[in-house]
Amino acid sequence: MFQAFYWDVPKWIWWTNLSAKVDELAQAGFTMMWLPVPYKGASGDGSVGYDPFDHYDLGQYYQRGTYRTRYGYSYELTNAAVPGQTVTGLITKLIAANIMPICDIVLNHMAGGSGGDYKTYTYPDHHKFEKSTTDFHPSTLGHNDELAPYHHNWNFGAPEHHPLDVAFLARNMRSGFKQWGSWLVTDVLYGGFRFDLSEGVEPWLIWEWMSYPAQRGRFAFMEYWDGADGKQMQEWLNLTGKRAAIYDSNLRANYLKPMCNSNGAFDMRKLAPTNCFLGLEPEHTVVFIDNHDTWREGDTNKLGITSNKPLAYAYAFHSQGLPMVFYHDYYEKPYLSNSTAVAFGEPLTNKINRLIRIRKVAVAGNLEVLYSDTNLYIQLRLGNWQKSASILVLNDNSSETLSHSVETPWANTKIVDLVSGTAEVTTEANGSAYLGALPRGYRIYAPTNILQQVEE
Ligand SMILES: [Ca+2]
Ligand SMILES: [Ca+2]
Repeated sequence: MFQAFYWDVPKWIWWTNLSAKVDELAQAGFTMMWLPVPYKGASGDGSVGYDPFDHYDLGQYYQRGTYRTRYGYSYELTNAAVPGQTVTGLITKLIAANIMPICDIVLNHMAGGSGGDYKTYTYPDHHKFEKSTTDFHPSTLGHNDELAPYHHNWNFGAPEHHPLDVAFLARNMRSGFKQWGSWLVTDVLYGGFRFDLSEGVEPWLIWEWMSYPAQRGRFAFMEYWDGADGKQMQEWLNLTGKRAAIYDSNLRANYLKPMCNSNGAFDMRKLAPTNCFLGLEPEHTVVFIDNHDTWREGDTNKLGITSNKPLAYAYAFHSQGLPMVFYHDYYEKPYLSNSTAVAFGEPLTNKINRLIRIRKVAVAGNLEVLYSDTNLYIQLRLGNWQKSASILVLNDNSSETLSHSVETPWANTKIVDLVSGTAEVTTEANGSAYLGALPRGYRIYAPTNILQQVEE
């Protein structure tokens, strides 16, 4: 999956920028694209999108001082919103290229309402899904309005532009959101969804929303920040009826980030996917390295991973979860300086493209940790009827090439690092081989004939 934006992308050109990249992203092998929030926000054409004002305004109505959103006009995104439109919109291009367009769904709150309590939303141009005071908290409909989970005090009593918490038991909201989701699928042609701030939404609402006919059975994933061991995320997954995956914030914060940033000091034994959501629910895990919330230019509180991201990407692409690639890592400078949060470094395009190729031919099936110590981590993916087995080697040592003997599934076989196309090793009759990687480096081993498939 490709996360097709970062915080504060350049204004008004983003849909056209992405449209120009669809073919090369499809060629690279991406099959899903998480797009930024497409509907009109309270802060108009500067809004990143997390202050939703009108769910049906994709940049075709003059509201909040603008037709277009931060990302462009509706006709640049979708052919559906403007009847008779002849420009090929981004979503049409994505579908033609077999990339699933994923809509960012903000349910928890809205902003920009009018009236004394800022809770009145009227849309003179279309009148769809208008809202009033009873659609927000505090509500008389019998739900706890003040306490987490689902509600956050910082959402209350806020003035214009500050988000106000949605009351999902209000009939207008409960049915209105589901019908809107249906419109996103059947008219705008989105194929999947990402739920913003899911911990602020009643889990039954997500379950119900994903069970509505147009949304049912589609791919979705949730934002859910859990710094502990993944069990809270697993509980959330179950509460939402397993209708949506979760991106693993714990794995990233406690394992991948310290591995990349600590220049060897990280204990690589921790990478065994046991104490995180990925280990508990691999089929419902999205593995991410950085995103718009962890990485922001000019914000020293959001420096993201500041060195050696390819180590984390190698782990993600060899994992049982779904790897996600961050736009800035792929197309621009992946790192932020510690003191000023200025971006630097070369784009990781080629490194990531190689990992995508490797995953497509040689990463599948069950996972087994073959060896680990404080600096070296070696895991096997067993493959399936379609894909070869492969072995990932991660070396955390900052100066030494490290290797160790492991039991491979191959006897008397020449195997090679699919990443570099070199470092050939011949396994013993019992399958054992010494496998290693360069300092702060990664290799992915498979039989030499698999290399040809990677390079096809
Ligand atoms: Ca809420
Ligand atoms: Ca180490």
